[in-house]
Order: sequence, then structure tokens, then C-alpha cells
Amino acid sequence: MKLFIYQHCPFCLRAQMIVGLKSLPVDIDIIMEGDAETPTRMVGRKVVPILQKEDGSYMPESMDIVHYLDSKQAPLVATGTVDAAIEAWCKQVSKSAFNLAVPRFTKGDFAELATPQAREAYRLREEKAFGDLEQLIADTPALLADVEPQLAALEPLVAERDTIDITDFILFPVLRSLTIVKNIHFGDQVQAYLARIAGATGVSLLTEQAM
Ligand SMILES: N[C@@H](CCC(=O)N[C@@H](CS)C(=O)NCC(=O)O)C(=O)O
Repeated sequence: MKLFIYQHCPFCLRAQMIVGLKSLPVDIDIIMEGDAETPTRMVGRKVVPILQKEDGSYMPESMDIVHYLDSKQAPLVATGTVDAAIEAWCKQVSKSAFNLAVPRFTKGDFAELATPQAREAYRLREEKAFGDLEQLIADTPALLADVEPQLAALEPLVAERDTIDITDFILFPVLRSLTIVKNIHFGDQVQAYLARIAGATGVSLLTEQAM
């Protein structure tokens, strides 16, 4: 099987998590930003992640891919329902978190941005979705002032988590996205959570390229 992703993409990360967690025989392939033709040929629109299954057919939608891959090898891990408090937390933090992460993604070291054309295509895509990206970078102190208290409020919620279930496929991609923000303060519990899930899934954090 083959999984087509962007390395920065939080939805793609969900699929990468299950591949890594279960050591599944799935090749990871990058679709370049700006390449609409490849995903459109596969699933009729420009989107990632896309899984190419054993029979050659294509499946979009991150959580569908997670459940499909999870079913390939017992025991199931992406089970249960998403923890309501964590789901609410993700919704509440999402706008500010991605206002912090996305302008940095556009400047980041990701394979899908390896050519100037691809990087510019991505910058334009995100500018359309998020507005002036340089202004968002300038707004970092205000955005951090919103996100950091929310990260502090997450501490007791992650402290009680010690296995991996469906909730982590929602929460971890949001937190991993925030690791690209230089000097953001994660509390001890969130830091331990990030390290635990990254270790279990083999997914790298973005701390080394934080900016
Ligand atoms: N509901 C989809 C959302 C996937 C999604 O929005 N992916 C973004 C990348 S982060 C995308 O493909 N955007 C369209 C584009 O590249 O133009 C899922 O969960 O897989």
C-alpha cells in the first residue's frame, strides 16, 4: 500500500500515526504542493492524505484511512469515541493554533515544498485561507497569549492518558503542529504526551525547525 501525504499536514499525520504505530507495510509518498493533477487523478479532487490500497484503488479522508489501516492488524487501537473535553479543547484552540503554525509551515523544511514553485503555490493557498501570513507572524505574541493558557488547561486532560485511542488521532496532530512555534511553552504533561505519542508512532515533532 502507499500513503500520499504532505509532511506538514495534520490530517496526513493521523494516517502516518497508524502506519507507524502498527509498523504496517505502507510506503509513504509525497505529493508536491501545487500538484493538483496527481490527487485529482486519484480521487477527483486536490486533497491529501490519500491511501492507495492493495487492489490499487484510492481512499481519501484521514479518519477513513486510519480505520482501514487499523483493521489490517489486531488489536484495534483507533477505537472508542473522541474524549469530549479534548475534542472541545481542539475546537477552541484550533483557530489560534493554526494561525501560529500555518505561516511557519509555509517557510518550513518539508518535502512537498522542495521547489520554489511548490513553496509559492503553498504560500498562495494558505494566504487565501488565512489572510496576510506575515501579519500572523507579527501577531505571534497575541496568539501565544491566547494559546498558552489553553495549553495549561490541557495539562490535567493529558495527564490521565496512558494508552493510545481515537482521541489521540485528533489531539496529537494539533499539538505537533504547534511544535513549529519557537519558544512556545508546553507544560510538563503536554511535553511528556508529545514525546510518548511521537515515540510510539515514529512521527517526528517539528521542534528542530521551530521558528
Ligand atoms: N477531511 C479531510 C481534510 C484533508 C485536508 O484538508 N487536507 C489538506 C492538506 S492539510 C488539503 O489537502 N488541502 C487541499 C490542497 O492541498 O489544496 C481529511 O480528514 O483527510
